[in-house]
Amino acid sequence: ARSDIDHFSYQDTKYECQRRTPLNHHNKKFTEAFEILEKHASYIDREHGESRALAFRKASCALKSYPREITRIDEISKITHVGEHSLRVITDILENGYSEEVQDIISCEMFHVIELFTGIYGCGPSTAHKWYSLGHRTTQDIKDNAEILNLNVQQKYGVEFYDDLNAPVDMPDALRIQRLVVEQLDLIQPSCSAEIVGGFGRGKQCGHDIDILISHPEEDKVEGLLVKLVNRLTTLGCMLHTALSVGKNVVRKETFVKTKATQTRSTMDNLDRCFAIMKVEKSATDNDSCNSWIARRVDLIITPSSQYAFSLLGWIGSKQFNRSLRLYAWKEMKIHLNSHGMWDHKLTPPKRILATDEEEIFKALHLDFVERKDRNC
Ligand code: DGT
Ligand code: MG
Repeated sequence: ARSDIDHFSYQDTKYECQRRTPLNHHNKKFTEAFEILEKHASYIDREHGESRALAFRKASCALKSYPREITRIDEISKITHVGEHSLRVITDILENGYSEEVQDIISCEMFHVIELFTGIYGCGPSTAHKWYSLGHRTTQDIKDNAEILNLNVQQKYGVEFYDDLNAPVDMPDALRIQRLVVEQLDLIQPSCSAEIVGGFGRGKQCGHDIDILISHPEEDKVEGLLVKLVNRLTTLGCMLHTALSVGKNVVRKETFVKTKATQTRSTMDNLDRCFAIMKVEKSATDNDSCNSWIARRVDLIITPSSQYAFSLLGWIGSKQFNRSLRLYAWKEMKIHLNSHGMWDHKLTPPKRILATDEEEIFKALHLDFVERKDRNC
């Protein structure tokens, strides 16, 4: 089986972090179908949804890595992670040009409403289901029933700025926010770095938000930085909504818990961060509305220099790349990896492994380095 696959120079690996997954690949007609099936599984199938969604995502990741367009089913029938169900979908698309299963999902009202509601900032699939079961079908319904539905603060902003927050963010927007952040950081604490991470860091030209990772060459200089930065941006009138967390605690201004490099098992890290909705000036070409600004989701994350490489790797993503990397590290190397650091659990007590850049992390994990543009799984 492996020799067929090697013939096409596809690396059939157990973990996505062991192969390259470029942004532009050859099998969009299949991966787009898988994305719908993945969403459908996680939205609708409450019992087995998670595992089914993961199966479609892993099949999709395999096709994204495949170095040419798939034209025959036997080419990929032996690829790890392309299971029976996925093969059936690919066969349908190859034979008929479409998958009936996917068509059925697309024509299902409930799917569209859940998709619409989960597009509201602060609304996950279970809230979306609740709203659907109460008979709501549009964002206007949610807005009109904000009181009865007891919307939390995120959801209120989510509905109010629904159109803005669902319009793709482009690179000029990201650069504008980065410039603003750098200007303010220079006034608070000179020599800080502020790097655009997330999808833009992997070469995407647009995304759903702007992720900015902030650090300083001196370890202690980032302490207290987030609150000062957010206060300045608030004073400038750039912040529509902010949710701050320092360490594990969601805080109001000025309450601090020092961020230590912790071996948290949760997928969330304990870095100081601010999930914000910011006002971004519109570019000269956006003259289609009376507002001179547009609301954008921005994540500001602060990391001390000793944790920088790990935070960078974690926040560049993609989510699936990180998942596979962390799983690989633990299962194959007994190394616990997160956005704060890595710890070798083959030793007792576990020993911290330091790294100053991403290359060193891959090296410690005995993995070939995967460039950021190839982490788009
Ligand atoms: P986008 O924004 O739709 O273009 O796509 P991404 O890849 O920028 O996704 P996003 O913004 O949700 O997250 C950026 C990366 O940061 C993602 O690959 C995973 C990571 N990330 C997001 N939230 C958390 C978190 O709470 N903890 C940790 N450790 N990582 C996170
Ligand atoms: Mg992002």
